[in-house]
Amino acid sequence: MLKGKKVQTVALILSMVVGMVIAACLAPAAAPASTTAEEPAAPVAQTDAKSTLDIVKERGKIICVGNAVLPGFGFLDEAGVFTGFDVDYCKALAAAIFGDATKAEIRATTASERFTVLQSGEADVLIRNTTDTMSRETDLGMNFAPTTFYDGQGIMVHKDSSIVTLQDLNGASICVQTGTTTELNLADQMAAAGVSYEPVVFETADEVTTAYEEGRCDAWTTDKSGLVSRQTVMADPSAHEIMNVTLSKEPLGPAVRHGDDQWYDLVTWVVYATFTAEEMGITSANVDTFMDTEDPNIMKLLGLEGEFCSKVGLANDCFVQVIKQVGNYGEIYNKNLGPDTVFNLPRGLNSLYTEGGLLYAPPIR
Ligand SMILES: N[C@@H](CCC(=O)N[C@@H](CS)C(=O)NCC(=O)O)C(=O)O
Repeated sequence: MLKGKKVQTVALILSMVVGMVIAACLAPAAAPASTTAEEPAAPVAQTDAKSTLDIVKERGKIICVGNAVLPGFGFLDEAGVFTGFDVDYCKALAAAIFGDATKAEIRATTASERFTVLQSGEADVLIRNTTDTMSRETDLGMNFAPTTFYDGQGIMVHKDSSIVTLQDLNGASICVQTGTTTELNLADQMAAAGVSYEPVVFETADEVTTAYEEGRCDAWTTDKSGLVSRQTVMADPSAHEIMNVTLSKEPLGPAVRHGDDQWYDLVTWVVYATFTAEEMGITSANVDTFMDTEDPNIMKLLGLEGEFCSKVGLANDCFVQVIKQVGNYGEIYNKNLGPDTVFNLPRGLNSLYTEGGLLYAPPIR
């Protein structure tokens, strides 16, 4: 009897221990602490049962996080109109989704606000001179679509200074914007070069450039595209020069929230369609002349063979609308940044792979 009780007690203790072990194994792991200095908030999971595409279609327009103060990329003019390379990619998505490039709204943010606005669902996609990095994909819960602009970080100095090399910046004050890769790269590269400097940090691009122009900093650092862009709106652009150094890789492109693969595919393939159209010589002006083509690759791009746009929930001529209403990559680039603009940025790495650049779209098949 006593023996039987002992066995029962041991069995009870054992089952409690096993239960505790199972409970411990099933308990969710604590969220890992973030490792980057720039992110504002934890990513918000897509809890709404509706897909991003459904939400956008119901709303009747796409909302893109954008920039209002970066001429050539994202700029709000006095008439209240947004223009620029990134703005055109937002319009390209509207053209693909609605067959109407005007159904695009830009929600302008500073560098540090941009991720929260995407994460919170206030916008559908982030297209704002934003660098694809590992921690932005992992910690911030974003997926980057293909890079639309390969850039690198540069430094601007006053022309009348004698600063030429990184070493010349020893003891210098350097203006930099918070919430950017710029701030982090600067610290890394200067430490690696053994150059000490004083960072002067601001929240907005206007504050940074004003401080630099007023001589409160010896230098100003950001993406080279940003330097070229903002130089055009400086009081005396000719009083400044961009140093011949590149501190980092800055692949800029659109980003979407984790958790909606169809939306990610849609954004990705609209970008690829602009590369492919340029590769095939198809422009906004001549796209209609290809409607009787017998080239199977062109037929797929233009929705004349296969069901490709419909795989991402769109009308099968979605890429035709992008090309017709916004243009191929080369057209978008030239219109905003090319030789006929004040920026006159050489294509460089942003050329097609067939021209020695990095733009290479996988096949539509
Ligand atoms: N590509 C970098 C830098 C992007 C960035 O925000 N650049 C600044 C400097 S030009 C900018 O656009 N500022 C505009 C603003 O915040 O008002 C990143 O993704 O962190």
